[in-house]
Amino acid sequence: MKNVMIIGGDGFCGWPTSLHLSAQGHNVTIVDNLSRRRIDEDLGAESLTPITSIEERILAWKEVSGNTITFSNVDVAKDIEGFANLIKTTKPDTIIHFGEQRAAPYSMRGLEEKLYTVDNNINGTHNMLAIIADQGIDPHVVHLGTMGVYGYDGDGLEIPEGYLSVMVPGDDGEVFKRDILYPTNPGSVYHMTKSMDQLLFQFYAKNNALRITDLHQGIVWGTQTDETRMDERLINRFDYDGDYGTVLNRFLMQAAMGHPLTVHGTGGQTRAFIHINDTVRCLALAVENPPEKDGKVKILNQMTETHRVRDLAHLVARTAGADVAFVDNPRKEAAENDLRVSNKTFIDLGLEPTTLADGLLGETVEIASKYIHRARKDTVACVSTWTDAQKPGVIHHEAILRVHDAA
Ligand code: NAD
Ligand code: USQ
Repeated sequence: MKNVMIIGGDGFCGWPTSLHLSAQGHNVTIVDNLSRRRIDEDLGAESLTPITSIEERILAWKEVSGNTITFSNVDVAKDIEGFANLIKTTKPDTIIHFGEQRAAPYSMRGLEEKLYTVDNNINGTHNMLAIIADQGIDPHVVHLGTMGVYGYDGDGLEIPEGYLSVMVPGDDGEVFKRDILYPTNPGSVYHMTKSMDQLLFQFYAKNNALRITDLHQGIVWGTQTDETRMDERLINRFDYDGDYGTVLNRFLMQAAMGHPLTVHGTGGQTRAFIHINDTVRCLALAVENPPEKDGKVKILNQMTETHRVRDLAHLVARTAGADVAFVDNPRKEAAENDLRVSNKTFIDLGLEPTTLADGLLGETVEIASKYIHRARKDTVACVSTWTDAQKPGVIHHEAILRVHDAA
C-alpha cells in the first residue's frame, strides 16, 4: 500500500478519488487550499448537493471506514516552502495532481480570471515538479489533463494516447521518424494551461527522469461513487452553474428544475465523457501501474464514450421530461465536429466502462431532484463569453420559439 498525496482532494474528482484510494488501504494525504469553495462564494454559486466542511468529511470517513485521511491547507501555486516541507515529511510514493482551476468559462470570464487561471495552474504544476527534482526523490506523479487540449476542429481522425509518429523529410531527401506530442489546439485559457502543463512534464521526465502519468480526461458526469454514498456527510459536489457546471450534469439538473435544456448553438459539438465511478477506477489503475523511468511521459486518454451535445439533450429530454432550447453559444468553438478517441490502455488494464445506457442517468436525476430546493436559479445561465463577438447562452424569446420548433 502506498503513501498517496492528493492535491485538490476536496474537489469534485479529488474527493471521491481520495475515499476510493483510502478504502483500498492507501495512506491518503489531501492537499487543498479550498480555493474552489471560495470561488463558489464569489460567484454566488454553490454545489447542488450539501457538501460538508473538509474537516467534517474526514471525520465522517473515519467513523464509516475506520481509515484516517490527513488534510493540509496549502496553496501549491504560492506557498512553495509549505508545499516543499509537506512533500519532505509525507514522503509520497504517488502524487495525484487535481489542484487546478478547471472551468473553461471561468477562465474566459475576464482579465482577472484569465490571469488567475494561468498563474494558479502553471505555477502549481511547475512548483510540484521543481520541488520533486530539488529533493531528488522519485514519487510517481499522476496529473489530470484534459481531452480538450487537442481542440475540436477535427474530422474524426482517432486521437491517439499522447504521441504521434511523424515522418520528417530532411534536406537531402532522407526521411526521419519522430514521435512528437500530439499537436495541441486549446479552445480556452483553461485548456491552454493544460497544453502548457504537457511541456513542463516532457521537460522534467527527460531532464530529471521523473515518472509522470498525464491523464487526458473527458467531461465527467454523475456525482456519487460507492464511497460517497456511504454517509450523507460524504456526498460529492454537484456543480450546475454557468461557469462550473458541465453539460450533462447541467442538463440533468435543468430537467429536474423544469428548465429548458440549454443547448449552445446547434448542439453539434461532440465531446468525450466519463462517469465519476470510472474516474476513480482509472485513478486507482494509474496508481497501480506507474510508468518506467524512461524519460517519456505516459499519456492516457481517460474517457469512455463520445456524444453530440444535441443528442444528449434529446436523451435527457426523453428520459427526464424537459424542453430543449437552442440558445446563443457563448463560446468560440466549432459548431459541429466529429471525435474519435483511443482509450486502449485503460480498457487493456481492465476498465469496464459505465455508459449512459447503464441507468445512472436516472440516479443523477434522482440526486438532482432530491436537492432541487437548494438550486440558485440565477446562476444557471452561461454568461461568460469567449470574445465580445459571442452572446451569453440565455433563454430569450427566440430560443423558446426554437424549443417548440425542435419539439
Ligand atoms: P474542482 O474545482 O472540483 O477541484 C479542484 C480542487 O483543487 C479544488 O478543491 C480546489 O480548491 C483545489 N485547488 C485549486 N488550486 C489549488 C492550489 N493552488 N492549491 C491547492 N489546491 C488547489 O475540479 P474537478 O472537477 O475535481 O477537477 C479536478 C481536475 O481534473 C482538474 O485539474 C481538471 O482540470 C481535471 N478534469 C476535470 C474534469 C471534469 O469534468 N470535472 C474533466 C477533465 C479533467
Ligand atoms: N454546453 C452546452 N450547454 C450548456 C453547457 C455547455 O451546449 O449548458 C456545451 C459547450 O458549449 C461545449 C460542451 O457543451 O461545447 C462541453 O462543455 P462543458 O462545460 O461540459 O465542458 P468543458 O468546458 O469542455 O470542460 C469540462 C470540465 C473541464 C474538463 C473538460 C474535459 O469543466 O475541467 O477539462 O470538461 S474536455 O471537454 O474533454 O476537455
